[in-house]
Amino acid sequence: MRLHSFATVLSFSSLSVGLASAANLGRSPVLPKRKASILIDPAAQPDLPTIGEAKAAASAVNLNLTDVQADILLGMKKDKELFFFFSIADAKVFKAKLKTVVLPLVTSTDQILNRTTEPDTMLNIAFSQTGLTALNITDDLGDAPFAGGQLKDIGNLNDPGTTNWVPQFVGTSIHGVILLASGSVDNVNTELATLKTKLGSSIKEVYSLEAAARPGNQQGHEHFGYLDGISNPSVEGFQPTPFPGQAVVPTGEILVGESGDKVQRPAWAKDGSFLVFRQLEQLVPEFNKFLTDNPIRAPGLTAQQGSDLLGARMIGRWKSGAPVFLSPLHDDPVLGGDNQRNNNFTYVEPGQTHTNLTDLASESKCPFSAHIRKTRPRADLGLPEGSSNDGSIQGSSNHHIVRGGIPYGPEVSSDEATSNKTKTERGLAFVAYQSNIVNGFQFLQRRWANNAGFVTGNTGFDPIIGANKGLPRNVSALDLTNPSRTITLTTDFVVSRGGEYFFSPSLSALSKTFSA
Ligand code: N7H
Repeated sequence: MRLHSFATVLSFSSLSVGLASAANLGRSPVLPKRKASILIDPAAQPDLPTIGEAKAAASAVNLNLTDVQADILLGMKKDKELFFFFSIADAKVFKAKLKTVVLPLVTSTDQILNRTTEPDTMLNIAFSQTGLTALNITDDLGDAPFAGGQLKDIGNLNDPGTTNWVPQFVGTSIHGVILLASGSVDNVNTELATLKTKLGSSIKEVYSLEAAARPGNQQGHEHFGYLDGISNPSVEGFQPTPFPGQAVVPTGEILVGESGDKVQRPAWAKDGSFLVFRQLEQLVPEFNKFLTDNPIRAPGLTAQQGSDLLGARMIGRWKSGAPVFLSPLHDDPVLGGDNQRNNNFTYVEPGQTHTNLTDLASESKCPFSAHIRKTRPRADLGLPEGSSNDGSIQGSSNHHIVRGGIPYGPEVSSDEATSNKTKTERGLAFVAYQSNIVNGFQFLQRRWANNAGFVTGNTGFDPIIGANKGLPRNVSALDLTNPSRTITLTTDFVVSRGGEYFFSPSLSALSKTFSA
């Protein structure tokens, strides 16, 4: 698979000249919004904290961000990224090289937040259960899906078997993944080449996937065209002030061994996180055809507007990122681009604390089945999230993940657009971090997205990621002119190509437990 050509990134040296002259003039330098960074930073996504803010937040909960791998709390801000899946061929040599070759390159959270310490290429590393075993690390990490591997979890995820899986994900031979991210593919490839030479025959490449933020004004948007990475939780110890509407989660919901993680684990696992990787193919021409063929025929809307409305109600947001709950009939790009407003809603009107799940009117602005409502039901479980859950609804508020994925594959070609058929694979390299896979990714996929009875009665499947083992999926209330109408989807627009569960250890664990 080939990647697009990239814009040249402003070099740090040219930026520092600018800062120096501002300082000489006696003015405080105005820092651009991470212009020189290897990361993307769409205005609509929540900003990363500054290093100062993050350090203050971390010290308040006694967290050492120097010890946490960078990708865990970063979100969907990578520009070019390569996922390099490997097996360990010689554990003894690998352990030695991990310390001398890999560890010095591993990027920490504080490093990525500071433009003066940000590397040209960010590197993170994580291991599967079979990887731990290969390294003779026998402690039980206390997470059943991780211990069994993703293949064994396939029944819980409702994938239709492994027919669509990338063959290398079928089995348990992947011992680890190296994540390389930068502003240029050349940087990524150079870093990988150096690493491969130095690691020599201690590892074997099993599979790799190149990914990149989409070009031009689609930067930050996933392949269906919708802005992504808006609603990640605000993690205590990282972000001092949440953006309006962000879920605030205890550090231990994402980082193992921190406050909020209730599972007994080995001491060395502290400040690591479970990384769920899924290669999710997106059938974009087929999705677009479905929207064209099924416009919502609301009064005053053209067919095109009706199709756009259907897509927006399937996701819960318009392409700009504007939530349908706040802008129910038309996209509102100004709202979508405003990170102070675009996540500030609960699915109930101000003053109400719980959605009336038996009233069809509760879905007039946004269906219960919409992707973002399924995966974060907000007031549907009571406000603050889940706290007034009476037990009649599965789940409570401890089901948050930090999504760190990135699109892969080329733009839709004109041939694909006119034939309404995917000819080259594209999709989302889905990455989620959490301290507990059963409560995190697996819960969202299995108990919510795939569960036609969640959030209530005949809500139906999440039309984007809900899986029914390849069988048709019913979805309710997409049509706001007739909310009791059920639409049956006969195509899965998102196809699982499989993946693996990993553990991304702290830097000190990499140094002490994983190295020799
Ligand atoms: Fe989703 N999409 O384009 O439709 N997702 N997602 N996701 N997703 C979100 O709010 C998408 C997937 C979540 O806090 C947005 O940041 C696609 C999986 C969660 O309100 C968009 C794929 C899982 C949220 C997409 C995919 C989730 C979320 C809106 C696969 C978990 C935040 C942007 C190809 C099992 C909900 C935003 C909240 C948002 C899309 C996968 C979960 C546009 C295409 C597998 C928790």
